[in-house]
Amino acid sequence: HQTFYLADYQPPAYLIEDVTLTFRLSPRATRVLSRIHFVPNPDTSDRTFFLHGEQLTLISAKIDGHEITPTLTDTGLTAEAPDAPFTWEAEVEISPETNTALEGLYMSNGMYCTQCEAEGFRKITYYPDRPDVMAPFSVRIEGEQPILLSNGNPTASGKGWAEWHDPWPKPAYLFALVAGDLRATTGSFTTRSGRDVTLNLWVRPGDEDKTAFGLQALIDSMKWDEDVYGREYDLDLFNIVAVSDFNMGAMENKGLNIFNSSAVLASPETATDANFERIEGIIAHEYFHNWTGNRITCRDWFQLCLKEGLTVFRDQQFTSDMRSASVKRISDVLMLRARQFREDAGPLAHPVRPEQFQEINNFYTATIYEKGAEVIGMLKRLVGDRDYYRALDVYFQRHDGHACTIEDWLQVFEDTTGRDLSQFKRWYSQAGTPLLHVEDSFEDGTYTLTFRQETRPTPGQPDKAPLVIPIAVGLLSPDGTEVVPTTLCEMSAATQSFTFDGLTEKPIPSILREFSAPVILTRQASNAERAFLLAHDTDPFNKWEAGRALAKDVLIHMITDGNAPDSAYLDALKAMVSDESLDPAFRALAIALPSQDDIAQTLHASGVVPDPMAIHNASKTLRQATAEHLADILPDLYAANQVHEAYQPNADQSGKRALAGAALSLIARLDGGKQAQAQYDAADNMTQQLSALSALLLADAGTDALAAFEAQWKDDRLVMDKWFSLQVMMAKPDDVADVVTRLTARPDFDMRNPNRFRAVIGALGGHLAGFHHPSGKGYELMADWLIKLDALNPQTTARMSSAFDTWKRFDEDRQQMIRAQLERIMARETLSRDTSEMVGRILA
Ligand code: B3K
Ligand code: ZN
Repeated sequence: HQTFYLADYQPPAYLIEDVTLTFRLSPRATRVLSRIHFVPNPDTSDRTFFLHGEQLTLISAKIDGHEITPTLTDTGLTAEAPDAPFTWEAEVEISPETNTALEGLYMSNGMYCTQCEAEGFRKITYYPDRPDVMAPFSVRIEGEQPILLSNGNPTASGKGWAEWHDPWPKPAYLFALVAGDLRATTGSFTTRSGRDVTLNLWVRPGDEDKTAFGLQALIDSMKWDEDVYGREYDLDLFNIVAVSDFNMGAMENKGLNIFNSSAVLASPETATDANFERIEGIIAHEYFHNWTGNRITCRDWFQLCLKEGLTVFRDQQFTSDMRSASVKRISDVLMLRARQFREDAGPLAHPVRPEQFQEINNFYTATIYEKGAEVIGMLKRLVGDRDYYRALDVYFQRHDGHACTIEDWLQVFEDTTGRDLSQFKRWYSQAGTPLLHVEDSFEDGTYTLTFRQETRPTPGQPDKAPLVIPIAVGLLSPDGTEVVPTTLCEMSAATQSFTFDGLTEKPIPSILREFSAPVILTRQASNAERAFLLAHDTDPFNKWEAGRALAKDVLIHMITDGNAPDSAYLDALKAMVSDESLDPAFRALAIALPSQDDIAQTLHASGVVPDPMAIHNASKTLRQATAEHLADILPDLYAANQVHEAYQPNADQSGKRALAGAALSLIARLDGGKQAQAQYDAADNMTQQLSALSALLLADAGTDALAAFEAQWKDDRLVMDKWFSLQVMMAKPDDVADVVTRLTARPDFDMRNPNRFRAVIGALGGHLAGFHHPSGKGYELMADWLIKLDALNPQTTARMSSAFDTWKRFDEDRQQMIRAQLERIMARETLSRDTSEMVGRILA
């Protein structure tokens, strides 16, 4: 397979003035007619006329009205074209019904829909399918479906046809078309300059009761982007469509966002608090793309973080404003560590701006998204809020309507703040998570912190240079008062000291407050110091972090030294959990144990080969000990956090339910599931129904509830996904393979539906001790299913193959078994480019 390089970028030979497309829909023989006005690009003398095109049947092609015979290849066509403006007309045939890859135009339950990012438009018609070619689109759809949608504004319609016009020049990856039997929930929003915008959320008949929350989230996002970034919406219509079969969460097509139904549909009965929060965040994310992505897009796909990092950062800010900022920061860091640090530490490590790829879909990663957002957060911290928003205004003004690069982005910050960002820019090109080592000393009232940064080699990058690291520090005196409030230490050298004077005694440092940079702090504080910070730190993130470090340390010593659960930790946890002054959501986060994968990652980093079974057992023992140690406070904790008002998925109520749910799962270890069964029987919302079901499974008392749940929800695909995945997640390590085998044999295990596939096979990869079972059955099952799915849906297969990316952490036997499975996948003759690139990188 061909490798593409950032360094090879060439501007397009031709630009496009406008595009007109006509779709004659038919499941296996859709005709797509295109009429495109090309003009020579004045910025280049290259006049090669190449159009991307894959899996298309060309019916006819014309230049300026004359039939031509282009040269066709697997990836597109070339033809002789004038060195002057000309009109291209083509007709192609495609087969949406047999398109199981869910990229290009495909069908989901009888409904037509599209997914073009990154390079799916070339499966619709011949076109320069690259983001730096932007054009206004006019679209005519002919089909018998009652609802026919495309980007922009509707211009005309009749029985069996509809026409749309999108005035905003856009790259082809933002094109969308939907045709089906759909029902809208409608709302409206008036922009601050007075534009009345109609908002529609389109769903299949029967799902209308799950749209209210998504619509409100859209309205909140529109308002927030005006208030915080001064960004207004720019069309009279905003459509969102829910689709059951979708490879990811959602897609920001101009004026016509398409969503995985799991990322938009929600009612209290069918969605959990976590689902609601995720939906709110994704709606915001896709909406925010209208400015960061659509109005200003990427020059090429190597610049993906330009839109994704910034848009993730913006949706994180939005959620912080809508809910609790500290809880949001903790959850984001948990995610970053679980996914991005893992990626950065293994064979799939790549820079925030990668320099090469075979299949760009493989680079929609935690590094581009989440680390990309962290880089923006650091920039904001370094320049300060005022300059950050000033720079953003300049960015929107200077680059509106353009396809840009990271250089353009940083230039804006250099111009507005006068800062030299050349060293900061390394965050975009250097892969790997920096380790931050700290030493401290105290003399004559002066406290000195000395930091040393170190980034280990990653694939293709043996040598690393020092980065600019903003380190937020606060100092506490031993009596618990804060003597130095949060101060930013700007580190840029490999080793650097910062001093604080005028102190009367040696302070206790609170380092990397708010997790001010995506680094690993290696400092091994004593458990006494951690307990002190857990009790006294004024920074909520570091307060939580101290408890987390304590829990990790306890678990690790249980695993490596056979220690018993540490009672000092249990006492500290008990004090924290009963502290009514703390937000319930915060306490729920603090009660949770570090994930088993996190423990494996930490053990590996300290040179210990992790034993998944030992990690599983230690976690279980510690949970049991926690339940026993907290036994006397659990009933009150559970009772005090019941919500008596009508269900609302807001931060306040969901925090209480999270804490009560955490208490319930501990109670279930003591009462055999009695309380959980009572909650299950009384539950009138999915959050409580599911937390009860999971507590019952924990207590080995879930058989009846599982059957009841299935009987109640068998016709609701999204709810049944939860039922599928929970059984895998909660299975005992020895049973995981059997549970997966049983579930995948059911007629309702439809592997073509990515949500269902992820519910079962994704949960297998997420079950540390089950996936890494010494029998090797977990590996074999995963490989079997990846091979099966690759023939249908390469994108989802490639994404799920990352379950294997930690294989070098484990012992020889496991490594051999995994290698055998990876090689078995690689040996498939028809393996997709997507999966072959991923498995190849994992094996390398
Ligand atoms: N931009 C899309 C992701 C497209 C993924 C293509 N494989 C959704 C988002 O980030 O908002
Ligand atoms: Zn995005």
